[in-house]
Amino acid sequence: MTKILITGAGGQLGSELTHALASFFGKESIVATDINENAGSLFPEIPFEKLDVTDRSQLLAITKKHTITQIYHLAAILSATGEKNPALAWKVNMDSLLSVLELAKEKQLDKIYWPSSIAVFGPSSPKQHTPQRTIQEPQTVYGISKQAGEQWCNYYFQKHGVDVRSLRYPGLIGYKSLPGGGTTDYAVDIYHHAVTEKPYTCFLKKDTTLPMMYMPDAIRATIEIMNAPKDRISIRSSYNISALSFAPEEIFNSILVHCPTFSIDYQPDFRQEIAEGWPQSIDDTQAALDWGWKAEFNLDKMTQDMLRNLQNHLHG
Ligand code: NAD
Ligand code: AKB
Repeated sequence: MTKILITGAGGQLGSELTHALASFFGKESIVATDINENAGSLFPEIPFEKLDVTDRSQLLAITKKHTITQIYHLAAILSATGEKNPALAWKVNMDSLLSVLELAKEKQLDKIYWPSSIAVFGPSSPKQHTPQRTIQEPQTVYGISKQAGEQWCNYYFQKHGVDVRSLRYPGLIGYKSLPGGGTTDYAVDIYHHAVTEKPYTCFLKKDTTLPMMYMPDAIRATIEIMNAPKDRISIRSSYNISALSFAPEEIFNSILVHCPTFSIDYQPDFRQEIAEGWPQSIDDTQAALDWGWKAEFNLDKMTQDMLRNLQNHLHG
């Protein structure tokens, strides 16, 4: 029987992916975990355990207790928070991945999912249609941890046959949760300001284009790669996936169509430099060829959906 452990389940991605996996496999097949014990209240019908992923023995004990067969290892420190505490970012992002991969090898787990990021690229990578394989010189601790993590995933697949799969997500945008310390967070925050009719101060310059993805596309991509036949997965580091690319002034204009009194100003901070080191658009040909990836949401479709859902939430 499939039994899935999710780490970092209380985060922006985990809080949505946990429900999606519970719908797909059944609630009894999921164990949600997070270092934040309040995260359990997000999943009242799903078993929840408090788990600090840097504690290898706790990870092992929970895996044994629930006879886990798959791990979705989402817990991480994101780019902006990572620059404020590099040692913590390295410990959480790197040590925990090695524990999960070693556990998968020892216990012969069926599958592992681990997200990477466009942060593996750096200022020397091509900015447009960044290829699957190209120069990678990341300039954040977060990016370095994701780049090294990708190589560890590939290593454990090649040397030990661990069936680990991974996606390089762009900035993720969803209405169900708030983002957790990334450089792309503005693209979620801006919608929350628009629906509550508050002006927005953006921490990036208005013309800073970044690759982004609406959460329903990200959840579908995750489930698709994990359900793909093993022989369709030709990349064992991490797949480029792409959906849309825009700058703050473009997302602002798409919101303005629906919220004509909304206003924005720009006060770039340390995250500007991080954003300028990342690609502007991503080539995801390999994911399309291998397991049929195709995004559905463009900017205007996402804006309509985000605003409608946030407004519904606001008005109960
Ligand atoms: P998030 O910051 O919203 O959530 C991370 C979760 O991990 C939080 O609930 C936090 O409590 C938990 N956590 C932190 N330290 C922990 C520890 N020591 N032990 C256990 N749990 C701990 O992040 P997210 O946006 O949900 O990202 C999930 C994954 O997706 C990460 O690996 C991230 O790198 C990747 N990713 C996210 C994005 C994005 O735009 N959100 C883009 C690319 C990749
Ligand atoms: C971040 O900004 O750190 C994340 C990411 C793109 O990995 N959203």
